[in-house]
Amino acid sequence: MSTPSYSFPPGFRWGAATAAYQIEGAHNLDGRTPSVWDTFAKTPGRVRTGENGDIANDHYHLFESDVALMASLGIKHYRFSISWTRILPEGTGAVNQRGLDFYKRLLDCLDKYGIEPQVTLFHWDSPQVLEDRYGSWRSRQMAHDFAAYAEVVVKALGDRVKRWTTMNEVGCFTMLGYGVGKPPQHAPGTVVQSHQDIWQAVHHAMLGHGLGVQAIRAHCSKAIVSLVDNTEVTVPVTESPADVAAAQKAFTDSWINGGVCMPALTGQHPELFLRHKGADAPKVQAGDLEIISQPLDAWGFNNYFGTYVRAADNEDGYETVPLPGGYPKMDLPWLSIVPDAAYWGLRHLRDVAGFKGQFFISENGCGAADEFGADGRINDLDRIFYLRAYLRQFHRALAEGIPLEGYFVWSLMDNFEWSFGYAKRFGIIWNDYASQKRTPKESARWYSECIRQNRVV
Ligand code: GBH
Repeated sequence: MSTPSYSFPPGFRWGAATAAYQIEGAHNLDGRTPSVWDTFAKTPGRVRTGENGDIANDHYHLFESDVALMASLGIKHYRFSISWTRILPEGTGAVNQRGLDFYKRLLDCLDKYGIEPQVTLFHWDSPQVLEDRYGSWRSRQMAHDFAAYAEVVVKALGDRVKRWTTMNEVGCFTMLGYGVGKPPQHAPGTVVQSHQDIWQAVHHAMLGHGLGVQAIRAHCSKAIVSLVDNTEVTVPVTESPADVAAAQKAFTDSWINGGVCMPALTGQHPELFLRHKGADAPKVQAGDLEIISQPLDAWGFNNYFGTYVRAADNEDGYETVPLPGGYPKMDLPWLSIVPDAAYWGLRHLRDVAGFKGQFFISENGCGAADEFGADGRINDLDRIFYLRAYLRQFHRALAEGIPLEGYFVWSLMDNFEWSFGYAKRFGIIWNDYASQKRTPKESARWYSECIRQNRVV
């Protein structure tokens, strides 16, 4: 009998992902102090629904049943993040043992169920106290304070955790956290003078990543270290050599790639990026790019959508092609369905950015207009359609020899979707926020079967 279609290799890591502020709640318990997201969400007009993460999914108290539910679906890998202000309530300095203890309990519970952790040190919830003290990522000091925080966590949990990620999506908490002229849509939500200020914040975050990598390696010798990035994916409209070349060029020119994955993986800002940014480009000190680009074991690729590109007879040699009005979308304004981005993202990261290590998909998923059907079930066939299409493209990359070793669906359960509040649901498990009752959706049943058969079903 031939191998069934879309089979993954033995040991492929099937997982689910979450982030601290989006699920934990317990915002002021056991010594935790506000993060920039606590402050931002409580500032009127910032989150569309006026909601915040004070309680969220109350995962801080319900983690045992959440882990048991995850295990019952066959999920073997769990990506979650650590809340900086649980560990260091003052942002720096004194360590809060009760904060570390929560993550020890969670890790022991995962271990009991045979689920391997993939830990992100920073998923956007930086200490408010550091925003007040020096403007958080606008200051170079933040990079050093992040590394000191990383050291504390890795020293305490390094015996329980092997797979470490420094940060989630540098482009988001910087480019969306600071705005020129008008308030931006993510925390800290600060208005700054110029785009240079924002690119400088990106650079400080990248430096923090590099210093964080060093801190992890210094205190966890077996560590598999990664950066998680929502790399912008340029998808060639056709696979003609000219369109592929255009997509490759556009990949390095994208604002986020030029500032994040290219310096991290090549040790340089692309020439085209520097030319286009001009005076707004970050100011880089001697030695910074070496720190930022030190070798990584793994690269976490977050993928939701992509940008279509084709060859053009202009100075840049490419043009982006806007989506027509009727282009298929999921339940968020930004979430167009571009499954080919899953494949092309990995291709570009290998061929253009030159990454030679292991890839894992650190997030892929979608918000859907879920509802309970007359049968009492959540028949999220649109989410299954979306996930299946993307997974087939990830499989294509693997079939063409790209070392993809794992996949984390975003998200394990519905949660606080940042500036959209709880209105948008990304989970394969439904959460009822009034009762905190979790109900697996039809997509969870489907995902569980993928894991069981180790292929896209
Ligand atoms: C990820 O970001 C995050 O890591 C995760 O925490 C989040 O829950 C998940 O995706 C789903 O959103 O409002 O139209 O201007 C993905 C990157 C950044 C894409 C914010 C959408 C808002 C665009 N996202 N962006 S818009």
